Amino acid sequence: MATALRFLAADAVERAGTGHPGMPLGMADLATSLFARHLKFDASAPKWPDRDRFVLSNGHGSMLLYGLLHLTGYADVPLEEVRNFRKAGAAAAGHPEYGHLAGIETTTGPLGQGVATAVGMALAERMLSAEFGEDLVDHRTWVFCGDGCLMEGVSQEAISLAGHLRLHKLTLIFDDNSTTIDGATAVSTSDDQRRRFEASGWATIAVDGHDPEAIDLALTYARASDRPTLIAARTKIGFGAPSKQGLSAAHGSPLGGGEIEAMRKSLGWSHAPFEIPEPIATAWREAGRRGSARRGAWLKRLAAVEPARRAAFERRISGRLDAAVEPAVRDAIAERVAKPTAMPVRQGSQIATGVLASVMPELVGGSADLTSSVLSRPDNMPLLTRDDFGGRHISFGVREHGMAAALNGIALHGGFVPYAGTYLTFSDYARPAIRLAALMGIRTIFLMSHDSIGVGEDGPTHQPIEHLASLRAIPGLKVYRPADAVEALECWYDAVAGQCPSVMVVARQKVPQVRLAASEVMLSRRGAYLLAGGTRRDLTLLASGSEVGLALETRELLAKRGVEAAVVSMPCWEVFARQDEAYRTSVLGEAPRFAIEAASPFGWERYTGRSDHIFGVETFGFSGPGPVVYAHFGLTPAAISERILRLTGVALKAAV
Ligand SMILES: Cc1ncc(C[n+]2csc(CCOP(=O)(O)OP(=O)(O)O)c2C)c(N)n1
Repeated sequence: MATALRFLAADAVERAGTGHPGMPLGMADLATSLFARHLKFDASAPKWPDRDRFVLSNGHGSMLLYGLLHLTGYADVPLEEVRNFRKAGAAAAGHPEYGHLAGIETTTGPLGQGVATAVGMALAERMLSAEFGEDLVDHRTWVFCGDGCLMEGVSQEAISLAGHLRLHKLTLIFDDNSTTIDGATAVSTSDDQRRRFEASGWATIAVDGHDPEAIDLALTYARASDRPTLIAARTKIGFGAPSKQGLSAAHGSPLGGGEIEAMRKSLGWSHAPFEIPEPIATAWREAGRRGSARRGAWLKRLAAVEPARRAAFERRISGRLDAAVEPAVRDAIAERVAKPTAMPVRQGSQIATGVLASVMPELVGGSADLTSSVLSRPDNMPLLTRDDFGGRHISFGVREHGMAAALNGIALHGGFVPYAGTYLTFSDYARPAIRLAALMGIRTIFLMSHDSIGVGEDGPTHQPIEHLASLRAIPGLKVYRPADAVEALECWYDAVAGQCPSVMVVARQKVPQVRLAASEVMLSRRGAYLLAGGTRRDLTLLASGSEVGLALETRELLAKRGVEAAVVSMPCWEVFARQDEAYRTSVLGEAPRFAIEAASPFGWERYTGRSDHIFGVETFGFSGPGPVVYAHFGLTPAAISERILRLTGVALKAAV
């Protein structure tokens, strides 16, 4: 069976003329033992909620996964799919992409990311099990990874967190082949991987990765472990390719026709490319059906669950929001509008998560050791600990990257809507996972506070400048920057009601409430809206977040000089871009536009049309009281209105 898998991978890479044969050849024995004997899955029901999760963190070995899915009988992976490997538009893409094939649990390719995402999946299993019981939720998470994944820093954050939480149903199978692209790993690392994992509280075992019986024992050992387990499997990259095995030459290019023929001889495989002899094909399909009886029993148990509880479980798995969520948010908005209060936007965000948590048991929060700064935890969200997975706020520790990847894993697992926070400036530490969330189109919410030079005394290390622009540049990511508690409620609702990832950017400092009137629609859900303006519009001020209040004050000063300025609040560019043209035009207006945002001006030209119409911050900030830093950069109503009057003097005089 393993040899069939090897040839499927090697021949597909050969046919594509591109790809990575070394890892599939090296890990075929491990994959075969796992899929044929240990992994709980049913190929006919790839989304069965209680299946084991399998993550191929060393995603360059994608052909191994496609081969496994094909051989075990996943309906969406016929042989044709394998033959199309790496062709334009093929589901069997260069690296495994979530959403392409039902058996791909997460997108992998950026090394280390799969390991950290899997920690989130294993954690989600524990949380969902704590809530609904082992009868419904009792599965494992298995990860394949290579030297590359373990060299990446994010793996350390993930390993450390998993060890701390004692995620005992998590098993990492390490392709210990001492080879990367540059050659032997000895050129760049001397780590003792087992001792490294043991230091973080993992169980470890070493095994010959080409000995099926030994592998079987190791997998059995992992299943009985009371801690997460590392299986360090000694393998040869490119196993079976006579002149390339054990060498980095096998890593990332087709073996070549001659080498594959020699491999056919050395492994005793006489079949043509893509031809799987019947007994072996049958054995693989049987492996794919192995879990069907367990799934049947699970379905029976589910059917026996009391109806309300069953409906709750099914809703959670479906990802639908309960009907009570929207009214709860609307009530909270009405309450804020009735009692306008100046407060930090982060506090408005905390109000929003509290309201959501009261009607969304699926909402899980967390922070990277900044709970009381980011205000990530509302009162009604109990802490999760390794002794109580019923908690709903996760202490991720100072591990932003691991946290962001784990959030993705929680979202991918299903049953939860996860968010967690840090400072916006440290979104850089989480960026690779944010990008993957966007690529996958999953509902992960990254909460980022301390969102500008308004941070003040902590200085330029903590004052984000380019972050908003760079996050807005990520396709498929909604970047919200609410101006007050009302907008925070609307933006949070939009984030949980959507199906794509979001970054919720909130100011640390106190701001006035800008939304004082009740409104039928949640205005922030249109991305931008006219907040203030009369029938005459000499110019339009566009602003987001804490600068919306600044824009309103500027409007007043301009009015004293006879200039009528409209103020448009723009909490989310991405949402605004999706509105119909008539709406967008009506909001933006025909008058000259000016943008105010305490951040890099990069990108605002698309709305202002001119770079000198943007009031932003072009350099790093500096340490000092927030208002002083704002004033230094000309971000005061007086400075802004004066500059606007100077810039538009002629045109405005004519208008006046
Ligand atoms: C974050 C990241 N950096 C670099 C790469 C490029 N890359 C792909 S595979 C690889 C070497 C990985 O070595 P290993 O995990 O040992 O894989 P093996 O050679 O054993 O298949 C590198 C550097 C990547 N995919 N992701």
